[in-house]
Amino acid sequence: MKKIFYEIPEGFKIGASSSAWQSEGWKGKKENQVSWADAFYKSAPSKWYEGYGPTIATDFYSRYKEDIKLMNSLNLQSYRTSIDWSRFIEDYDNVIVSEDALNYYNDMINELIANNVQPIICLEHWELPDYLIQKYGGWGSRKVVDLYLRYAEKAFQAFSDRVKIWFTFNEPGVVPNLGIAEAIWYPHKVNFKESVQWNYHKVLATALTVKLFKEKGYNKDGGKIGIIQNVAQVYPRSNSEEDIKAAHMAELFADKTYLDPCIKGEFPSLLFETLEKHNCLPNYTDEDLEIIRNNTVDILGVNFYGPNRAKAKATKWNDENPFNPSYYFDSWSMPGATMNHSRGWEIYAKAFYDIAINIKNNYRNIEWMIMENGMGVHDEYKHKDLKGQIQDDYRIDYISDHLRWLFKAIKDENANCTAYHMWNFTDNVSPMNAFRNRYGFVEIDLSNNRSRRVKKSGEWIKKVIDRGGFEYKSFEDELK
Ligand code: BGP
Repeated sequence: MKKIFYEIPEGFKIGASSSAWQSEGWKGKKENQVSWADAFYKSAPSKWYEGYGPTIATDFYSRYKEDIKLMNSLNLQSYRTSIDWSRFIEDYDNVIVSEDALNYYNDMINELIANNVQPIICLEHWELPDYLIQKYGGWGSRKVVDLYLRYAEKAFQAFSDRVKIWFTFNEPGVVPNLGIAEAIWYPHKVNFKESVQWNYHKVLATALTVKLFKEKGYNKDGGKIGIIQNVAQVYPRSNSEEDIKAAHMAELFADKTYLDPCIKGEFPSLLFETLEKHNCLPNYTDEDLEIIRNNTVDILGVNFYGPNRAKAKATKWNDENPFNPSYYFDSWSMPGATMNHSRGWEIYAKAFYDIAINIKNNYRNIEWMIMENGMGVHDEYKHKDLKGQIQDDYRIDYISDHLRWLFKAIKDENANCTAYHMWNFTDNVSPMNAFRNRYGFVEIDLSNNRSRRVKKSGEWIKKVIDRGGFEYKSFEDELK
């Protein structure tokens, strides 16, 4: 097989991503400081794989200095994490900042900078204080939008002198969809209309935060603000009109709900027409729509693990079921697809190229960054060599394949993608899967006091950044 050298485009950065709740642990939090994720875990710890959850997570709160040194030793150029809203604020109604949390985040950010790792901060990676869910109904309430805005301003005041890239939300639709519409996640509701209100308020909160960020001058010295979307990248099963329409509807609910208003300033009219037809329109005002129109984001974060595929519905929707977007499409698994069996997700690296084309053609070629991509592997310890290091060649292959498609899009299509962040720096907990699937460049050994050990992929990425590229099979070879 012919291998060629793929050069990292000029100015393109490589880093890693995590979130506060999936790494920090509860140390330093007061009893009332409970996030959505914490409340989810507390509601049923036994449903989380082997009982692990956010309680200790990776213990990043105590070990960030060690971890950040390691990031530096692997040459990583940026690290995206979140501020845990439920930790940073200690009185949610009066928006009072916790001194302890302020000191912790200050130190952590300073440590990143001292180690040449650029801090990138997301304001909400599902760390909405549970108090605000109990008292106001979470993102269903306009009051929570106001409280979020005040929290965001406190965060900008504290850190924007050093943090230049901000995101309002990570994967904003996931908790509304899984927690409010489908009862799979906390708070286990089945109310699609309410989930629409959650999504709508997160779009509005993004626009209001962009407005505040600019009006108060937090964008000076190159400050940028955006949103991170788990881009669904939906492919139709076939070219038939029905399959294409099904894929289009899946994309409408998954991606366009956020990408259109946040980047283009407008909800798609088809979305509002469809929601109206099903009696699920959110409460909104013309004034809100004006704010959304005038305050679009500077930058888009893209999380992507694998594509979605859709086909026309095989059976008619039963109207006795509560409405859900799958009224319009069925999911489809493509026979012969390459799969990550641990996660049940398809691996399809060319999707990076297709995402780039979509952003270029439909979203004004806005600056974007890959904020999450990676491969979660179950029982990864089985891949250890005799010296005990995880030989994750599959992960090296996964990253190489994705990066070469991305680099091709940057080179051939002028894609405006400026960075790649691997999920995650270390292994970490995720909702219910806990530590089941391992994602990091660095192993967390749960049997040995959560000790850290760099995997083969960690050593590989260090060399990639050092040499300015990597070797991988050529496209030509594949087309033969
Ligand atoms: C994304 C989330 C991350 C992370 C990742 C991997 O949706 O933004 O928080 O958890 O998915 O998913 P999982 O850990 O469930 O395999």
